[in-house]
Formats: sequence, C-alpha cells, structure tokens
Amino acid sequence: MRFHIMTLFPEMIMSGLSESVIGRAQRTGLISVNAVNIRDFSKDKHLHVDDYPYGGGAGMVMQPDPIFDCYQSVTADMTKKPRVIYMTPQGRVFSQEIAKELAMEEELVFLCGHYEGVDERILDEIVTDHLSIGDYVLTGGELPAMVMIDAISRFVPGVLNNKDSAAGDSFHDGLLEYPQYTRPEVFHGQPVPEVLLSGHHANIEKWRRQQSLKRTFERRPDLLLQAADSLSDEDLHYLELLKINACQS
Ligand code: 4GM
Repeated sequence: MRFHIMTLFPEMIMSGLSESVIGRAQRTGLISVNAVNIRDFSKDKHLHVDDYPYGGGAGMVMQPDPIFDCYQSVTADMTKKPRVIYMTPQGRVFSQEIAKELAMEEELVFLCGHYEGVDERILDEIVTDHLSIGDYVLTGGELPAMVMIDAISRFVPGVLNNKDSAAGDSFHDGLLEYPQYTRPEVFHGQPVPEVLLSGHHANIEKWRRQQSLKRTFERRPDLLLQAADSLSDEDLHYLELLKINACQS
C-alpha cells in the first residue's frame, strides 16, 4: 500500500509514522509513506501558498494551483485515478469499516488542509472522499491523516504480526476487548481475577466473553445494537442478567 500525503508539514507526517508498528511496516516495504510539501509547488517568489478570501473575512485560504501541481506530480506515474481523501470536520465519520475498505486500495492520496480553509475548486476537482476523525476541530489535517493511515495499515496483510492481530483489536465481533492482566499477581492490593490463574481454558474464554459483553453494555451500549447479529443465545442471556442488575442498582 502506498500512501501519498500532500501537506505543508511533511516532516510531521514522516516522523509521526516512523515509529513502532507503522515504522516497521515501512522498513519491511509493506507500506510506503510519501509526504510531499505543497509549498514546493508554489510559483510565488516568496513561496506563498495562501491568499486572502474573496468576499472578505478572517484568515487565509490555501490556493488551488500549488495543490493541483502537487497532485499532478504525486499521481504522474499512476495508471488509474486514486482515491483522494480530504480530512475535514464536515466529512463522513471515519471508522474501522472505512479503514478496512480503504486498505484494499493500492494507492491513497491525502490532502491536508490548513489555515482557515482550502479553495473549494480544487476540492471539487480532485477530492473523492471527505472524511472526519470526529466532531472536533484541529489546526490542520495532518493528525487526522496520520490517524487514518495507522488504522488502514493495520489491515494490510503482514503489518500486524499474529500476536498483535489476535490481541489489541477492540472491535472483535463488534464488542469491546476484555481486560488484560500480567505480573505481579497482586498490585496495590488488587489481585488478578482468579479464573485467569486456573488454567481452565473453557472457563477463561467464557469469562472473557462476559467481560466483553459487560464492558460494551456499560461503556458503549450503542455498539451492542450493531453487534446484534454476532451474539449467541448465551450472550443474550448474559446481557439480560446485566440489564436486570442495572435496573436494581
Ligand atoms: C476545517 C476544514 C479534520 C478544518 C478543513 C481537519 C479536524 C478534522 C481543517 C480542514 C481539521 C477532523 C483542518 N480538524 N475532525 N482541521 O477530522 O482541513
């Protein structure tokens, strides 16, 4: 998977994605990250890439020409038009499902906006997907792009080793992950749940499933509706007990 990021802060992208699992995925060639500086495509003698908004108002607007030339350069050797993602609070909210879908692409281009906006004409011309990482405003699209690249890369085969992929997936079956414990056996007076020390694998699996259901019920009840298809009769029975307990307390 090749990621191309059009940005005014390429070092932020390259350094943010150089560590840990995503850094390793780059070094082993499973993914590549190509952050391109839009400013390199300014034709202005002062390398300006923004200007005052027509109609007046506060702030500056990123001009379409440097972004278009950057896009032409990034896509020059591509055989088909790639999906071009623009990170904006006005977009569809990014999710695990969207990450999985985008992981099927060979190339992805991200356009990071800054200042008070980007000229609408370049968005109309090149952007295929308007996406948001949540209902809040940041100073630029770089952090959202890094968030999406991380989430997408996890679905590229080989990026997670078996240990990473079995664990750490908080959306297994659409439920939240069960709690984990390691040594010491007692920490600040709190023991590890006894069942985990029992060696009884069936009981451990059952306890973990119940913990996942309990957590999801307490913390993200909205997810239970979406997960309804993957719930067994035993799951539903346990949820009934949780519901009854919740009414009594
Ligand atoms: C507004 C319009 C994305 C702000 C375009 C970008 C938050 C998100 C920006 C922009 C952003 C988000 C830059 N802030 N919620 N800031 O995904 O590029």
